[in-house]
Amino acid sequence: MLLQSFEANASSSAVVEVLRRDGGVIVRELAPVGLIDACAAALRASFAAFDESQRTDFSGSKTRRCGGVLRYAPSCAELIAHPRILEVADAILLPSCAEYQIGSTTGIQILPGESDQQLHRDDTPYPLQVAGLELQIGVMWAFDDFTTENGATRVVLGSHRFLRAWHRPDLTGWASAVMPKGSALFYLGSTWHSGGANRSNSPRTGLINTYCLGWLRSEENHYLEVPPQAARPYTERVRRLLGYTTHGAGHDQLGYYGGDDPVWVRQEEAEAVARGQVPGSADMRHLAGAAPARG
Ligand SMILES: O=C(O)CCC(=O)C(=O)O
Repeated sequence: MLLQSFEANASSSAVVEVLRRDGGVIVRELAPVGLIDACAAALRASFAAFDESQRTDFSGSKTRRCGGVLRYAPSCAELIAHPRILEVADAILLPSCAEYQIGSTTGIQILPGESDQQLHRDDTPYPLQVAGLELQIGVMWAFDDFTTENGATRVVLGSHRFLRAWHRPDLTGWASAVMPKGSALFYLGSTWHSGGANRSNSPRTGLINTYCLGWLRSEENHYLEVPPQAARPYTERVRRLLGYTTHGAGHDQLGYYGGDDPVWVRQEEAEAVARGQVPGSADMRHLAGAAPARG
């Protein structure tokens, strides 16, 4: 079985339809190579500094990982908040929440000699399974050409329809996410997938960003990984994706700070704009004028 792929200009609704049907789909060359190279360069030091003691059976014996990328790799925000990625996330997640958030951001570099990672689904931290309710989606950005030789992500097509409790998954029929550098593989949180064996002579590098319903706990703790000082330079959209916002309104509000939307997003920046310290940013001006959201 083959993963269906689309050209970058395909409509998001076509991509979403295949994602819902197959559990995974590729959009080819969605980001320019220049941006991908900048992101790869920004992660290089973290991969090099990978702490070997963090290796687990799950992560593999020849795979390097780095998380919390928005703390040290601002260029990755362009991938994380890429409008086409968010259009797909909107379609899958917004029917079940008011606003979704980043679950995790993980650079993954599979080195030559690595074997197949165990197939898994990403939504298993949540002890909840309701047919048709997707808790999260994942997006793997290819920083290199992904090939069957160098460890392209393996996806078990249709496996999002296996309900954990009573369907025994058939994991034998996976497809490789073969895709050129700059492409994005979308997969549902309920889709079985894994990294592939790297039988080539070069590393295979990618960045997986997950997005989960706004009322769930995010997998990564963004308030520690990207604390307010580090989050401040990002756009409001990215900060909201990091969880610096509320979910819901009134009695159903989650994540409030002092009873409101987290104030540092608004007050501190409004003050900075008033002092003329953050000139020319439409985003900042909008914040300066905005009243805190209240339910
Ligand atoms: O590296 C890959 O292609 C997938 C890795 C993965 O799914 C994971 O580590 O959760």
